[in-house]
Amino acid sequence: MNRRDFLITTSATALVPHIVLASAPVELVAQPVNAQILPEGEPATPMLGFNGGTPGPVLRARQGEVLDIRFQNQISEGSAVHWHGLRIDNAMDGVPGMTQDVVEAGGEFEYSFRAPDAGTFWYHSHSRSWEQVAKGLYGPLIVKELTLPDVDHDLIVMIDDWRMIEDGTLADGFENMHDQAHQGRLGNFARALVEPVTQVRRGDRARLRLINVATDRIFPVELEGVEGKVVALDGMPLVDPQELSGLILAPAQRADIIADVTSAAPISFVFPTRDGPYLLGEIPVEGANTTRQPSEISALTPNEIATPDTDNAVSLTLTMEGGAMSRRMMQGMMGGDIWTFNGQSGLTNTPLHRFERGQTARIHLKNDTRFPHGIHLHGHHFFEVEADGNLSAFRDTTLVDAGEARDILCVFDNPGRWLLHCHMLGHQAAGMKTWVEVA
Ligand SMILES: [Cu+2]
Repeated sequence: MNRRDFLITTSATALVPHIVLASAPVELVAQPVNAQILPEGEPATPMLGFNGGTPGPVLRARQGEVLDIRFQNQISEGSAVHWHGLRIDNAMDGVPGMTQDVVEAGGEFEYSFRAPDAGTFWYHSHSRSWEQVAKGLYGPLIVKELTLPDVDHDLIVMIDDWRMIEDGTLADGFENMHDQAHQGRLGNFARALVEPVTQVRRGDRARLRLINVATDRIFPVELEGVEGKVVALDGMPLVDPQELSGLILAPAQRADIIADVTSAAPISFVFPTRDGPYLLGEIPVEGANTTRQPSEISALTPNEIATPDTDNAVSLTLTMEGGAMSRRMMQGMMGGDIWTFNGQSGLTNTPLHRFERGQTARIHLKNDTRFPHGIHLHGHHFFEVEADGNLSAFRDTTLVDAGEARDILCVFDNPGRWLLHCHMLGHQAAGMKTWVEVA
């Protein structure tokens, strides 16, 4: 990426959140909105959003609570809402053609589900997602632990990029085949959207909930002005909190950070690029907290996780092929079907595999392409298996670099039909998807 591609660098602009109380029926209305993506003074951008804005309202629940959400589609085409990372009933998963009918323009759909896990999640359109998410149909979904960690601030930081034209509109061409065959639709302007905050002081301890909501861009993120640990990935607490350095968020991935404000300078979210650091956003720091005692950053309360049966695990391989510079492209076998899993582009009538409920599978994700892919499984989390066989993070989306491979271990204990796809949404659009069934 060339730094010149970015129109303007800017500090974080507070977005206006619409706080919705949990346990009450929530109206979530998809509709055209105007959003101030470019800095104040620049033109607003016609986009799509929920309840008047993009990102949509922060949905909050306590762990175990039921969310009742009446989705109303007031955009000019079909849509549906996927609750990313929530291990909920299949019928509520929000995938048109698989778990529900598309919600036509003017229609509505009642979502109702219990939030089983505490953590940082998000919701987004799963209908023509490469376009509807790029246009702004997403928002945060936060499930609070029953025992909250001791922090002075709990902040959502959504990281996105947009492909902007100078007049403030989004560039067209959401199905551009060149983009789809490469890294997807990368923006020329990126920003960290931070909730409005009460005054952050030096010496405060903050929980930062980072969510990469970009359709296709992988964000390495460096934080300045704080010292702390990553305590959760994709909503799931880490047994051993990790160092902050080297944090990388693929599209749809989340990281919860607990960190102490160590400087009077703003907390900065920096995207290191080949051409130097790019400032995504800042949180101002004012004053000092002189009463907080230094303490270790400890692990969050774990969510309930089924123990994988490694001895009897089913072994599967998912080979990613296609894209620019692949044999498939050179042979001209494209149409819109640029990417494949195991030689198959797009969904078939039969699933990749049918699991008995509770069965453990070890899936070898093999990336035989020139591009990284972020593979997302619906309805479940899975362990990333390290090279030495140890299980590491328990995630819903895993990044597999070009030419690399990774095993994941998953207990398929949630019945239904579940998508397994690349969350680079341009790749998904061009065929990089399959599904599994749990009986
Ligand atoms: Cu991909």
